[in-house]
Amino acid sequence: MLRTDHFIRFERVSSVRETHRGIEADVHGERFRVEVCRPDVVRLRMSRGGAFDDQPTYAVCVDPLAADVAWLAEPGEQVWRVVTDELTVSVWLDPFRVDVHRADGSAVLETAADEEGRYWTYATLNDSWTTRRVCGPDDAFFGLGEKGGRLDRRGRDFTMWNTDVLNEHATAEFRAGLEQADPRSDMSSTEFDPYYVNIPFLYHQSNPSAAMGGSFVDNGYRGYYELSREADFGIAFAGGQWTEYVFAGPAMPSVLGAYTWLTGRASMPPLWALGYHQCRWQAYSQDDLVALGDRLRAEGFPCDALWLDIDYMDGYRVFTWDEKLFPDPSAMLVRLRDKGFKVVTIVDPGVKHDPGYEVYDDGLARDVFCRTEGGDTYIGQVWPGNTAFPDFATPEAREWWGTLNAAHVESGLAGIWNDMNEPATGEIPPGAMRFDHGRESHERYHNQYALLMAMGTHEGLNRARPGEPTFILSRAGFAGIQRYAANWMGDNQARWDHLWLSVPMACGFGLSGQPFVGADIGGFQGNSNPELFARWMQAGTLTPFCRNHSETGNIDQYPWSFGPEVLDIAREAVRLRYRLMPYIHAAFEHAVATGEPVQRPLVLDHQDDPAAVAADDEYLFGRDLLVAPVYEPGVTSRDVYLPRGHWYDWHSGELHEGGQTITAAAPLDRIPIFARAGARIPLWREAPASTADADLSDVEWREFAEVES
Ligand code: MIG
Repeated sequence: MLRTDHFIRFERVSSVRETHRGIEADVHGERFRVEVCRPDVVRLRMSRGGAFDDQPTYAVCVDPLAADVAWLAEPGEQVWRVVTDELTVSVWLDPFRVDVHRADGSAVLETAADEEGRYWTYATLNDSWTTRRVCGPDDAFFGLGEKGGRLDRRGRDFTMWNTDVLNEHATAEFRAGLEQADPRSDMSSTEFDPYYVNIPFLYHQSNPSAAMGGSFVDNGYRGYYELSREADFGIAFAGGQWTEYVFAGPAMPSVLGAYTWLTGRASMPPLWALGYHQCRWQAYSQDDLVALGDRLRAEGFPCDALWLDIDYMDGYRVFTWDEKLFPDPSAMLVRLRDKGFKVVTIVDPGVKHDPGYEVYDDGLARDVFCRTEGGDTYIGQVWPGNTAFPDFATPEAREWWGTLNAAHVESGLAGIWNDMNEPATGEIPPGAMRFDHGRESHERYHNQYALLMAMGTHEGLNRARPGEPTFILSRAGFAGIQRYAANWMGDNQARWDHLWLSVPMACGFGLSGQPFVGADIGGFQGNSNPELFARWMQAGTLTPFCRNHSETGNIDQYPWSFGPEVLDIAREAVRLRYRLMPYIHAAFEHAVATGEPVQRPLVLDHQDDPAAVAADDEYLFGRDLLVAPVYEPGVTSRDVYLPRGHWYDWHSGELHEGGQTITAAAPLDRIPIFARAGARIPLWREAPASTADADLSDVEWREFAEVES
């Protein structure tokens, strides 16, 4: 964590005035503002050098002060207040202290003091800053994006710095910058931190009241959330300003709704993207890929998309094809299209440093690569060796990249897969990579790199195919990534604990505004095994993004690679997903409309039920199906907590009362699933080979009768 011992605390307000949107206080030569965005959303911000950073990141996509909101300022000798229908912000003058309460008096945010009674409202040193808030012994925390470990973040500290978790250089360099060693520094821990995507959006649940408040700090610099402390918690950033949005809640969905109002919601993905995806890091030829498609069809295995990893390129040069392996990509794509397959290719940001290679030459000529402080083109290390990096902080670079992507998909590709966009720079540290023609620091843009890359790609694909939904899969990301891309959870391992890890991780992602997520089914690194693969297929087919992927050099991990019994189990699992497609589609429509996740942790609908709040080995898929995967080898049953209401066993039809833990049968060919009493689930009558010719409106309904309680 960031050491804050020498930080200079702001302890006295010298004057306060009303503004057109709230109040402004003079404090230690800086200006502190409280601004009303909505009745349930206020913004707190502190100037630096007297000036406000009006666009700290690209996360916020609305004008937060555009709406007409009723509010009033209450001046006072000791404290000034800003009051809306839902929130009251109190600013004490001496000592300087900020609290936010709901209209009923309950706390959303209370500044913490140390033993001497000195408040940690705001303290700063050399561009770093921190603040500390009060929390109770039973309080819980959620959010922060893609994080390992349990869904409730309480009891741990987190760093916000997009990291390629398998790159020892990235993690070693990162660790070296820390003043305290972190035990979670290797992937053998399910609490490894940080991952590829970091989202500074935190829910704070006050207990026993169970009320949920939220905070989004609009800052892309390296950040720290210190949630391991007893009576308070800390938020710190290594640079940038304190720009924070505070959300009233107290219902978790309303916090999420407000956060996604601010940072945007996913748009509706193309239907095929909701199907099963077959991927593998493997040097396929075009004939191999067609043969793979044929095999899937011959096995009666539904599938919508085949993926090409880095080996399809000519020497890892982006936007090229290896002509030996792919003499005629367009013809291959037509053959696959006729069988109902889409194709997605990987596109990394690193452009090979290779004078004579068109993309490199063009990027140099247009001055769209990142530069160092001295003006050199920044060079990092990725698959092609030395590479330049597009300066996505500039609109010219985003447009250039979008146009390259548009031309790349012209041949008939359906989507783009963005990897290494943390950005990962191999053995060469990223710090010298600066933005906006060398003018802006790496630290300001590092966490935003993938967001800006996806923005450029999305806009390019939109220009190429106006009106068609785009599909981009991204590894890294920041607040707002949901507007442009889905996320997969990167390089997981073929281990049982990583199967579990994928559940709270996906749920935490969903609570952080990103509904379109999935883990590599079967596990990416290391060899999978028959039982693990079967269990992972059963669970992975009931997650938003459903892709089997594994590393080069592993044993095969195709549906048929583990023998006929596992193939049957995997086929049943994928067929269930395809039968559920109208339901899954509706769950995405709900996500698009509300910002709520498709893979829903129980806490979202049951924040006042402590057993549901704690449950992170099961989840709701859509709003009506409860899924309880099996995470252990050799077991044939598991405990499942059923929240309030009544639940039908999907397989047997047996009715259970909620509010209790039951033991569910889980022989190898069955994943426990329960349907909410009162649900009507639309299904396709049969699982099609792909979504290509299927009709979303031609459904049958499975009804689960409401039970009077
Ligand atoms: O350094 O493109 O997470 O999905 O197969 C490894 C090769 C680079 C990392 C991605 C993984 C992908 C692999 N990539």
